[in-house]
Amino acid sequence: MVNAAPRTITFVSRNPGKAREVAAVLAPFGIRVRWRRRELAEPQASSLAEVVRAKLAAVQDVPGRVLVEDSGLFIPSLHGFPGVYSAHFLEVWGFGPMLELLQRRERRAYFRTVAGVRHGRRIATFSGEVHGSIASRPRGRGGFGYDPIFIPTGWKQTFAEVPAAEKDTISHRARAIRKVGEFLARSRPDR
Ligand code: ITT
Repeated sequence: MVNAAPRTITFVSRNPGKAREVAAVLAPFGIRVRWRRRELAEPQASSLAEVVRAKLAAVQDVPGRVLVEDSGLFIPSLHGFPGVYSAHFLEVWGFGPMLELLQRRERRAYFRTVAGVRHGRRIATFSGEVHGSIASRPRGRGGFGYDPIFIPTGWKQTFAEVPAAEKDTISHRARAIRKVGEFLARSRPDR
Protein backbone atom coordinates (compact mmCIF):
# COMPACT_ATOMS: atom_id res chain seq x y z
CA MET A 1 0.00 0.00 0.00
CA VAL A 2 1.26 3.50 -0.81
CA ASN A 3 1.77 5.79 2.17
CA ALA A 4 -0.46 8.84 2.48
CA ALA A 5 1.55 11.94 1.49
CA PRO A 6 2.90 14.16 4.26
CA ARG A 7 0.56 17.12 4.25
CA THR A 8 2.72 20.17 4.89
CA ILE A 9 6.19 21.50 4.17
CA THR A 10 7.70 24.87 5.06
CA PHE A 11 9.28 26.72 2.13
CA VAL A 12 11.90 29.27 3.18
CA SER A 13 12.65 32.02 0.65
CA ARG A 14 12.46 35.78 0.26
CA ASN A 15 10.82 35.41 -3.15
CA PRO A 16 6.98 35.45 -3.34
CA GLY A 17 7.02 34.33 -7.01
CA LYS A 18 8.89 31.17 -6.08
CA ALA A 19 6.51 30.52 -3.16
CA ARG A 20 3.49 30.70 -5.47
CA GLU A 21 5.02 28.30 -7.97
CA VAL A 22 6.18 25.82 -5.34
CA ALA A 23 2.69 25.77 -3.75
CA ALA A 24 1.00 25.26 -7.14
CA VAL A 25 3.31 22.41 -8.13
CA LEU A 26 3.03 20.56 -4.80
CA ALA A 27 -0.78 20.94 -4.51
CA PRO A 28 -1.57 17.97 -6.82
CA PHE A 29 0.57 15.79 -4.53
CA GLY A 30 -1.71 16.72 -1.61
CA ILE A 31 1.04 18.77 -0.02
CA ARG A 32 0.31 22.16 1.54
CA VAL A 33 3.12 24.70 1.48
CA ARG A 34 3.67 27.04 4.39
CA TRP A 35 5.77 29.96 3.14
CA ARG A 36 8.24 31.46 5.61
CA ARG A 37 9.57 34.66 4.10
CA ARG A 38 13.21 34.91 5.10
CA GLU A 39 16.34 36.07 3.35
CA LEU A 40 18.94 33.31 3.62
CA ALA A 41 22.58 34.35 3.33
CA GLU A 42 24.10 32.99 0.12
CA PRO A 43 27.83 32.20 0.30
CA GLN A 44 30.19 32.95 -2.59
CA ALA A 45 29.74 29.57 -4.23
CA SER A 46 30.57 27.97 -7.55
CA SER A 47 27.38 25.91 -7.86
CA LEU A 48 23.68 26.06 -7.02
CA ALA A 49 24.08 22.81 -5.06
CA GLU A 50 26.64 24.46 -2.80
CA VAL A 51 24.28 27.38 -2.16
CA VAL A 52 21.46 24.93 -1.37
CA ARG A 53 23.64 23.09 1.16
CA ALA A 54 24.31 26.45 2.88
CA LYS A 55 20.59 27.30 2.85
CA LEU A 56 19.73 23.89 4.33
CA ALA A 57 22.26 24.48 7.11
CA ALA A 58 20.66 27.88 7.80
CA VAL A 59 17.12 26.49 8.30
CA GLN A 60 17.91 23.94 11.02
CA ASP A 61 15.79 25.98 13.44
CA VAL A 62 12.66 25.49 11.31
CA PRO A 63 10.59 22.55 12.61
CA GLY A 64 9.17 19.74 10.45
CA ARG A 65 9.90 19.29 6.77
CA VAL A 66 11.66 22.29 5.23
CA LEU A 67 12.22 23.12 1.58
CA VAL A 68 14.70 25.61 0.08
CA GLU A 69 15.90 26.10 -3.46
CA ASP A 70 18.40 28.09 -5.48
CA SER A 71 17.97 28.94 -9.15
CA GLY A 72 19.99 30.62 -11.86
CA LEU A 73 20.00 31.59 -15.51
CA PHE A 74 22.98 30.17 -17.41
CA ILE A 75 24.12 31.52 -20.79
CA PRO A 76 26.75 29.31 -22.45
CA SER A 77 28.04 32.09 -24.77
CA LEU A 78 28.76 34.15 -21.62
CA HIS A 79 30.60 31.20 -20.02
CA GLY A 80 27.54 30.34 -17.93
CA PHE A 81 27.07 33.87 -16.60
CA PRO A 82 25.07 35.06 -14.59
CA GLY A 83 24.56 31.51 -13.15
CA VAL A 84 25.00 31.48 -9.37
CA TYR A 85 25.23 35.29 -9.47
CA SER A 86 21.81 35.70 -11.13
CA ALA A 87 20.11 37.48 -8.22
CA HIS A 88 22.95 39.89 -7.61
CA PHE A 89 23.41 40.63 -11.30
CA LEU A 90 19.72 41.41 -11.85
CA GLU A 91 19.50 43.62 -8.77
CA VAL A 92 22.55 45.66 -9.72
CA TRP A 93 22.40 45.76 -13.53
CA GLY A 94 18.92 44.80 -14.71
CA PHE A 95 18.54 43.31 -18.22
CA GLY A 96 20.43 46.03 -20.14
CA PRO A 97 24.07 44.85 -20.16
CA MET A 98 23.08 41.24 -20.85
CA LEU A 99 20.90 42.16 -23.82
CA GLU A 100 23.67 44.33 -25.18
CA LEU A 101 26.31 41.61 -24.85
CA LEU A 102 24.00 39.12 -26.58
CA GLN A 103 23.57 41.30 -29.66
CA ARG A 104 26.83 39.76 -30.89
CA ARG A 105 26.61 36.32 -29.26
CA GLU A 106 24.64 33.07 -29.25
CA ARG A 107 21.37 33.62 -27.34
CA ARG A 108 20.90 30.09 -26.03
CA ALA A 109 20.25 29.92 -22.28
CA TYR A 110 18.86 27.66 -19.61
CA PHE A 111 17.37 27.98 -16.15
CA ARG A 112 18.36 25.51 -13.50
CA THR A 113 16.89 24.92 -10.03
CA VAL A 114 18.36 22.84 -7.23
CA ALA A 115 15.83 22.15 -4.46
CA GLY A 116 16.77 20.83 -1.02
CA VAL A 117 14.53 19.16 1.58
CA ARG A 118 15.50 18.88 5.23
CA HIS A 119 13.71 16.79 7.85
CA GLY A 120 15.67 16.75 11.08
CA ARG A 121 19.14 15.55 10.13
CA ARG A 122 18.10 14.02 6.83
CA ILE A 123 18.50 16.01 3.61
CA ALA A 124 17.79 15.30 -0.05
CA THR A 125 18.31 17.40 -3.18
CA PHE A 126 16.60 17.45 -6.58
CA SER A 127 17.24 19.46 -9.75
CA GLY A 128 15.38 20.64 -12.84
CA GLU A 129 16.24 22.57 -16.01
CA VAL A 130 14.49 24.25 -18.90
CA HIS A 131 16.30 25.27 -22.08
CA GLY A 132 15.53 28.16 -24.37
CA SER A 133 16.90 31.49 -25.53
CA ILE A 134 17.11 35.13 -24.50
CA ALA A 135 14.63 37.51 -26.18
CA SER A 136 15.95 40.66 -27.86
CA ARG A 137 13.88 42.82 -25.47
CA PRO A 138 11.79 42.20 -22.31
CA ARG A 139 8.21 41.07 -23.05
CA GLY A 140 5.24 40.39 -20.75
CA ARG A 141 4.14 41.35 -17.27
CA GLY A 142 3.76 37.99 -15.57
CA GLY A 143 6.23 35.95 -13.57
CA PHE A 144 9.28 37.52 -11.94
CA GLY A 145 13.02 37.92 -12.28
CA TYR A 146 14.29 36.99 -15.74
CA ASP A 147 10.89 35.72 -17.00
CA PRO A 148 10.37 38.68 -19.43
CA ILE A 149 13.53 37.78 -21.38
CA PHE A 150 13.40 33.96 -21.40
CA ILE A 151 11.74 32.09 -24.31
CA PRO A 152 11.57 28.31 -23.77
CA THR A 153 12.52 26.13 -26.74
CA GLY A 154 9.51 25.62 -29.00
CA TRP A 155 7.62 28.62 -27.63
CA LYS A 156 7.05 32.06 -29.17
CA GLN A 157 6.28 33.80 -25.87
CA THR A 158 8.49 34.57 -22.91
CA PHE A 159 7.65 33.06 -19.52
CA ALA A 160 6.23 36.49 -18.56
CA GLU A 161 3.73 36.43 -21.45
CA VAL A 162 1.92 33.21 -20.50
CA PRO A 163 -0.38 32.38 -17.57
CA ALA A 164 1.47 31.17 -14.47
CA ALA A 165 0.05 27.65 -14.88
CA GLU A 166 1.64 27.39 -18.31
CA LYS A 167 5.10 28.25 -16.99
CA ASP A 168 4.56 25.56 -14.34
CA THR A 169 4.12 22.87 -17.00
CA ILE A 170 7.77 23.01 -18.09
CA SER A 171 9.79 25.30 -15.83
CA HIS A 172 13.08 24.39 -14.16
CA ARG A 173 11.42 24.93 -10.78
CA ALA A 174 8.36 22.82 -11.58
CA ARG A 175 10.62 19.99 -12.77
CA ALA A 176 12.70 20.05 -9.58
CA ILE A 177 9.70 20.51 -7.27
CA ARG A 178 7.71 17.68 -8.88
CA LYS A 179 10.64 15.42 -7.92
CA VAL A 180 10.28 16.77 -4.37
CA GLY A 181 6.55 15.92 -4.51
CA GLU A 182 7.28 12.37 -5.65
CA PHE A 183 9.89 11.98 -2.91
CA LEU A 184 7.52 13.25 -0.21
CA ALA A 185 4.73 11.02 -1.47
CA ARG A 186 7.06 8.02 -1.02
CA SER A 187 8.27 9.05 2.45
CA ARG A 188 6.58 8.35 5.78
CA PRO A 189 3.49 10.49 6.47
CA ASP A 190 3.41 13.24 9.13
CA ARG A 191 3.26 11.94 12.63
P1 ITT B 1 15.67 33.03 -2.32
O1 ITT B 1 15.32 33.78 -1.08
O2 ITT B 1 14.87 31.76 -2.48
O3 ITT B 1 17.15 32.82 -2.52
P2 ITT B 1 15.98 34.72 -4.68
O4 ITT B 1 15.03 35.55 -5.49
O5 ITT B 1 17.20 35.38 -4.11
O6 ITT B 1 15.15 33.97 -3.54
P3 ITT B 1 17.66 32.92 -6.31
O7 ITT B 1 18.93 33.41 -5.73
O8 ITT B 1 17.45 31.45 -6.42
O9 ITT B 1 16.39 33.48 -5.55
O10 ITT B 1 17.37 33.53 -7.76
C1 ITT B 1 18.36 34.00 -8.60
C2 ITT B 1 17.79 35.03 -9.51
O11 ITT B 1 17.12 34.36 -10.58
C3 ITT B 1 16.80 36.00 -8.90
O12 ITT B 1 17.01 37.29 -9.47
C4 ITT B 1 15.46 35.46 -9.32
O13 ITT B 1 14.51 36.49 -9.46
C5 ITT B 1 15.80 34.82 -10.67
N1 ITT B 1 14.93 33.67 -10.91
C6 ITT B 1 14.84 32.55 -10.15
N2 ITT B 1 13.89 31.74 -10.63
C7 ITT B 1 13.37 32.37 -11.72
C8 ITT B 1 12.35 32.07 -12.63
O14 ITT B 1 11.62 30.97 -12.50
N3 ITT B 1 12.08 32.93 -13.58
C9 ITT B 1 12.79 34.07 -13.74
N4 ITT B 1 13.77 34.46 -12.91
C10 ITT B 1 14.06 33.60 -11.90
